[in-house]
Amino acid sequence: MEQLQESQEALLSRENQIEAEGNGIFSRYRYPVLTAAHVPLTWKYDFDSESNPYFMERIGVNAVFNAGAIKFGNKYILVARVEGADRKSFFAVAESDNGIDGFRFWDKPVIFDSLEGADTNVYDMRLVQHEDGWIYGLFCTERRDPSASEGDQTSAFAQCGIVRTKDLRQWERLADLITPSPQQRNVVLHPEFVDGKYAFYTRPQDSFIEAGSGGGIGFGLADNIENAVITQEEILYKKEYHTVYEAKNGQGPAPIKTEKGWLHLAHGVRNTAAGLRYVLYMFMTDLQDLTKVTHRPGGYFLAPEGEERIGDVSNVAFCNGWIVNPEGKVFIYYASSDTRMHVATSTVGQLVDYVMNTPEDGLSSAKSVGNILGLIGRNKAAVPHGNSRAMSANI
Ligand code: M1P
Repeated sequence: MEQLQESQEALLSRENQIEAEGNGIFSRYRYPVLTAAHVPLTWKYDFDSESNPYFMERIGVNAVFNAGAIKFGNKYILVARVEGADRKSFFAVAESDNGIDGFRFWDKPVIFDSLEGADTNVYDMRLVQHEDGWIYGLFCTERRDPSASEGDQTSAFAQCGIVRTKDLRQWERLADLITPSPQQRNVVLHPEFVDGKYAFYTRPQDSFIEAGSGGGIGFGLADNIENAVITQEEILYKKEYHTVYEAKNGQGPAPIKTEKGWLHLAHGVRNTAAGLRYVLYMFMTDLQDLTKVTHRPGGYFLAPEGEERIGDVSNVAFCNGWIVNPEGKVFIYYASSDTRMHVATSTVGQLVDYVMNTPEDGLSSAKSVGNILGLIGRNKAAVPHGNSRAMSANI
């Protein structure tokens, strides 16, 4: 027991290191911020030598990923998806003083009421401090498809569950969101009222895996949150052929409000010979009209790299939590391959610049080459600060 505690303490107190090489848009860090090995030993071991004479692990934890995030007081909080060896996911709060290392789980997982017949599995919570004063957690609640035949034990049915809290310890379960779509995943609450209503980013889908005719990231309004019903869902960011989000996409965390517009982080999925590939991309919407996309930088913002590419569901980057601190530093908490949590840091200024000045996807190879030629042309004309002679010589 002491050996286990010692080696876990070494992991929990390990300092993270910023990676020197980057693209100038964000920085990665050397170590994941949360893994299955961060889970408290008391959740896994029976420390009683009489009931556990071989000192064996009793309850296995498979992975820790897809965490919602929020700054609460002076703590950086993640509400992670913890997946047991039995495949069931649940939520658990971990906190850190600086947002890049030292994350420690609280003593117990999050507890809230189940709804009748729902919740075989729950996952991917998006946390939002809403202007109504509550912190909301929207998550996916999954159960067996009630219309599946007896022989089909794999078809699932997904909807959006809603909980709220003031202190991250007591959670009140509200009714599941009702929308016109057969299934929902990746639903996110907007932090502000829109015309006095609660505003939601949705991801309508025909079936559990396929977004199908769902079209893309949707948007809808509900009169109240206790029994939230969206009657009209419009697509604000659609899937598109030969992009990084051609198969499906989904809103990440709630958007960040900036002077230029709402900054969005989303995931895009495409199919490959090696299976689905999930990457993160960004866009911006209008401050007044939330359904108007004003900027669409082409391509991915962050894709799984190196060891991030390997895990239970390989080739996946997924993000449902980010935090902006008072200095404008942005902490992007992303999971790799449905296995572990990482952080990348940037600033609001850099992300706004990225979103506004990265060329759009022109939707053809020729347009992509055109973007590069435009950049080369502008670089020829540019007088670089401080190093003009060296630069002109290179050109
Ligand atoms: O396995 C990758 C991701 O697949 C789902 O996301 P989406 O609904 O966009 O396909 C989710 O199950 C998510 O948790 C998972 O990380």
